[in-house]
Amino acid sequence: MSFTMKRRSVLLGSGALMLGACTKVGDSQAGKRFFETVDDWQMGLQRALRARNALAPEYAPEDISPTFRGNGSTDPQNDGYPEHVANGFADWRFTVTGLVERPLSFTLDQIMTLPQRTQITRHDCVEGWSAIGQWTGPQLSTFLELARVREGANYVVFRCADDYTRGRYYESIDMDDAYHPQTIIAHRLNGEPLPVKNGAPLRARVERQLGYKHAKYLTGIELVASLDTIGLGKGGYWEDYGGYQWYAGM
Ligand SMILES: Nc1nc2c(c(=O)[nH]1)N[C@H]1C(S)=C(S)[C@@H](COP(=O)(O)O)O[C@H]1N2
Ligand SMILES: [Mo]
Repeated sequence: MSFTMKRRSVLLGSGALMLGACTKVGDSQAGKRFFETVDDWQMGLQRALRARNALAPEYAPEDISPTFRGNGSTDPQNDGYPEHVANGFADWRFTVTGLVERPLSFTLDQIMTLPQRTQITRHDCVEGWSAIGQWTGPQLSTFLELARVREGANYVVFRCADDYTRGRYYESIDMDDAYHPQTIIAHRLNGEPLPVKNGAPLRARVERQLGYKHAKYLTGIELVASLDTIGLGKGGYWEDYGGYQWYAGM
């Protein structure tokens, strides 16, 4: 396991101990509330331990992994995605909708004209692998400023093009992570256009959180007040179907 994963276990230590003492707790409603409380508590603790705008570690070019594996969806076959691959994503659109004053729709060319950020970071998947890659794209905050976020927006929902095994993939983050300088809409990996297996043509990088938060095959973002009515209401595909925590901070 990676350094970060170990650190995460240390942070979770006292929660894990309590778990050992009452193994059945997960089955009951009270158990569910208990886990949600641990989730909130962990989020509060991690945010207290580091400044609101603390950056995830960035690495040197020589640290870049020779291959960046693909995980989850790696070659979507639904809803015209293969046709987009075939024509080089010329008709791809990235939309900004929901609680904004100006809903927007971008072509990839327009996205290239926005200010860009490049960062070399480490991706940690809960399945127990990590990879270091260099990502380039506009900061998510640039889109939020252009669309002018309305009062009452509490989350950014990432909308994806791929149907995974149980349904459409999606993810969400709060406004703290949405405005974080390292949260970008990446279109390049290691200086090349994003490969299909890694989410072409656009994927989110949310560098202070685990791999499943980094939504691939982005068709847009939606600003919402609440996550309750999206998917099964837990804020993401793996939160809905896999019991993963919504806040996956490291
Ligand atoms: N749209 C979409 N985004 C996704 C997934 C997916 O299946 N579909 N898998 C997630 C998981 S679990 C991980 S670890 C990373 C994998 O990114 P990679 O394929 O570039 O390694 O993407 C995340 N984002
Ligand atoms: Mo993952």
